[in-house]
Amino acid sequence: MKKLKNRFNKIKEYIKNFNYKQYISTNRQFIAFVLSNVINACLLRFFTVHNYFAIKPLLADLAIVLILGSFVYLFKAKKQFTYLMVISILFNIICIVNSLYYTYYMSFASFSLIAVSLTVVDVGDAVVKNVLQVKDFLFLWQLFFLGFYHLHLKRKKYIEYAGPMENRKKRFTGTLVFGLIIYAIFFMTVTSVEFSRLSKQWNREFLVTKFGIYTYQFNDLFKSLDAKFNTLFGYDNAAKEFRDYYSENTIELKNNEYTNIFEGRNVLVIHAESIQNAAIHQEFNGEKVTPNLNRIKDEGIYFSNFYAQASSGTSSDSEFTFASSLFPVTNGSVAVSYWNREYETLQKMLKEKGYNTLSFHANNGDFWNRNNLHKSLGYNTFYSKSSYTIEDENIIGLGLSDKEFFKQTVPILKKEYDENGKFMATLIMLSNHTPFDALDKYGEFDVDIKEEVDGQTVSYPYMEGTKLGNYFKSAHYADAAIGELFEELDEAGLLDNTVVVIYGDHDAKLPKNDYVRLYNYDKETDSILDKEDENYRPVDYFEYEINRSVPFIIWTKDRQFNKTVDTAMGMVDVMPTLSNMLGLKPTYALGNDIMNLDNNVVSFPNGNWVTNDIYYNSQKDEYKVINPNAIIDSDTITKNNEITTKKLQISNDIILYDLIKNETDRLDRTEGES
Ligand code: GP9
Ligand code: MN
Repeated sequence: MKKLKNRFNKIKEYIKNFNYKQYISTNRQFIAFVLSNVINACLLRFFTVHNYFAIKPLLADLAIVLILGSFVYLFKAKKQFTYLMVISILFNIICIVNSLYYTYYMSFASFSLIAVSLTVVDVGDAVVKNVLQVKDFLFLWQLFFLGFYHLHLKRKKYIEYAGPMENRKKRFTGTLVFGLIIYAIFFMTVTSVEFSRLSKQWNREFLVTKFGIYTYQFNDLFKSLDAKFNTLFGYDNAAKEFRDYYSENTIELKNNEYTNIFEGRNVLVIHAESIQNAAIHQEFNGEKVTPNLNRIKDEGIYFSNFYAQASSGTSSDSEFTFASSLFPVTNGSVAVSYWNREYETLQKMLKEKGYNTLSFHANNGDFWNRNNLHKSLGYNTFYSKSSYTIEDENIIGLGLSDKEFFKQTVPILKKEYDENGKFMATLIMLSNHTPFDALDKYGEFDVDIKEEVDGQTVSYPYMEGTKLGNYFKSAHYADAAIGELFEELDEAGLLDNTVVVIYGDHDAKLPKNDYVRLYNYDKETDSILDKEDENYRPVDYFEYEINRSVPFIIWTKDRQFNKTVDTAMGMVDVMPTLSNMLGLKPTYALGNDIMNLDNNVVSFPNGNWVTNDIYYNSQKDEYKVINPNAIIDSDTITKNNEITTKKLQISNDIILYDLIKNETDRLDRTEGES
């Protein structure tokens, strides 16, 4: 502690006695380098995300320029200009490429997308005409400026700070530390959401807005290299494991009463953002939170014990797992880093059967790299933000409201159906997205407790003002949108020959304490029951995790299934289950046709798993019994742990090493040779 204090005092002393005038007069070239590159970074934000003078990205840009620039002091005076020029050229390339890229893609360049970006070169003429603009080259002023300034200083016989190596090292350290301190100050202002988005890289516009262009680009470089390094070694071993696994575990394609029941029908998938079963089961003052979903689930097949199995790729992980029956990748997300692999997907299998495959999402098509991911999953066409009319009054949270999204989607779908025949279409909802604070847009839904006392209505606040309460209001809105969608589809005649599939894409990450309030509210005292109270219901780790379950529903207009399937099920089981119903035969699905099973192991990307009987926490090696009649022995735990580890590993290897493609190619080659 004392040491730290001494050091702090020393720094304070140093700053106090620092001779700024002398510093400026001996570092003119360096200062010009720093300022001009920071101005370029602001210019780029001005041309793209328009937040050119925000303090946070400015600090981050400044820190990066200082840190990279500091190394100039390790060079002798003659070489210093060359170094500053090289770094400036690098920064210029970053700015110019991103400026061009933004005009074309409305997003920022990524090393992981270099191959796709280069396809722009094929349409060279169009690029010259439509993409290249004078503004993209304005950044070059910086290089001319630095060059001329250098000549000017040279003419004046000005010598940039050089001196003996010992002194230069000191200046290098001083500048580097200064850069790092600025970066540290910047990072202190970064919120947890911003941090998480930096690591996931799914919304690149957001990253440049908050972190500046240089931090974005270097972070992107490291992430892209990480994905490349991951696959440099270990191919042979992974391929062997893959072959062994599939020779022993061919997916069981048993016929059952659901086999082929939907063959040839349209498939309409609703990706219901953050809808949890908790919303489906909840009501306030006799009003259901999700009356439409409740009706749809009662008429269709409701899988009541269903989990999304998403990881850090959230929405995109669910889209991927739904399509491929593989698990999310352990590191990063398939959407951002491993979209360019060959996967066996529901969409591709349906396409082979003559389906027109379509996806719809009224948000930026670049989010979660869907522009590329959706092609890779096998969609013919992706209708994104640019296909929709977005008026300010129709915006909720991240973008176009679900009601308006559906309203505009149905005519497009109808046209596609009339022109191209049967379809498989996925509609990705958006409004019910955290932070659930667009309360003025959701419409009336009270989450208080109302009671009639002596002919008067008395209200107790209950969940009003809590995040969970707001979530219920938002979910109520999303449910109403689904209700309207069904009406619009029906009017357009699109329900008659269609099977509708609805899934909640992941849980809403709601605070545990809000559930405690939901279960333990005492209206008399307007507070939470005491933990000692006999009616107190605790919410432990397991209960919270089990509560993250989401709905999965299969519905058709003509058939009243009125069926609930209680078997534990995960998103990986969707593709094999639907495949059987649609007459498809997948080979690499890691999930099961749930209609063939009474019990099932639902593995999570973090190694946890759940069955009908227990939920297992792999980090703590602890479990909670769900079914009191079940016999749980250590063999069950060991066996289910093995299943989980194996499936996660095979899935990860398929993704990393592109095993479906590479091993099928290899088989084709061997067959060709024999
Ligand atoms: C982004 C939207 C939300 O377009 O799908 O994604 P999420 O944050 O849920 O992963
Ligand atoms: Mn989502």
